[in-house]
Amino acid sequence: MNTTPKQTLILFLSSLLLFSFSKNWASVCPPPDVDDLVINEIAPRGTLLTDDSGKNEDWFELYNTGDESVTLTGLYLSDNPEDLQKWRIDTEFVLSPGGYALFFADKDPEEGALHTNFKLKSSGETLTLAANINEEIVVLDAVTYGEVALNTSYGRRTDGAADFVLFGEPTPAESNDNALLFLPPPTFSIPSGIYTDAQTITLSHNLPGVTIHYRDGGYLPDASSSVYSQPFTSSHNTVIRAIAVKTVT
Ligand SMILES: [Ca+2]
Ligand SMILES: [Ca+2]
Repeated sequence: MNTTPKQTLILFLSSLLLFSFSKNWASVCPPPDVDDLVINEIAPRGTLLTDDSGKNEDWFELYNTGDESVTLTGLYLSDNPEDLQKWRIDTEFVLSPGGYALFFADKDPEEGALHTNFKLKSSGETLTLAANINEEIVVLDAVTYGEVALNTSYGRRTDGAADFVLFGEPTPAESNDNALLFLPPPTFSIPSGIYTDAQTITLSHNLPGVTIHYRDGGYLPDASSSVYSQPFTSSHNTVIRAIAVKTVT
């Protein structure tokens, strides 16, 4: 009589990596109106947001920190500090006080006036906002970022603030305030490997107050994925991925 073959269970566990970031500022006495503009959030690896063509394109967000409207028309954006005039905002665009302007960095300028002629490197680079003031190209804001994970963004911790964080829940054309942070990955209780029996998996994080989200099947989790609340058992071959998020306080 044949015995039932021993079932082999293979578990692959993975999590997201956090990379170091730096920032760079440049500002040379621009007029007070455009000086109120900042690059508020950058998504250089695409997010769940799609453009009119249905693609998950890179994007960035400008924010008017002032209490007066600012005309964006004629300003320049670039991902090359050696070519500050790489792309010009040609459309009529007035940004209200406290308003957000969203641009797709998809190298699809034929798709409309809000689509730049460059993409953003997911491995990191510098995005600049510049203006022609009295025939001099003046940098209004410059943000240098490092590698960013899929469906995360890099931005000011609160709108217009000087400190930057990674967001686990990007907020295109909406406030960064209270957005979920992207944190170092959770720890799995067992390593990836081949197991002969079902395995109970515990997820943990060394920071207090975080929420762990996970998905199996190899899919990248986000803030809408299952919330980890207690150890769970996996009895099939799968790839489990987890992230930790925390609300800005
Ligand atoms: Ca596009
Ligand atoms: Ca935002």
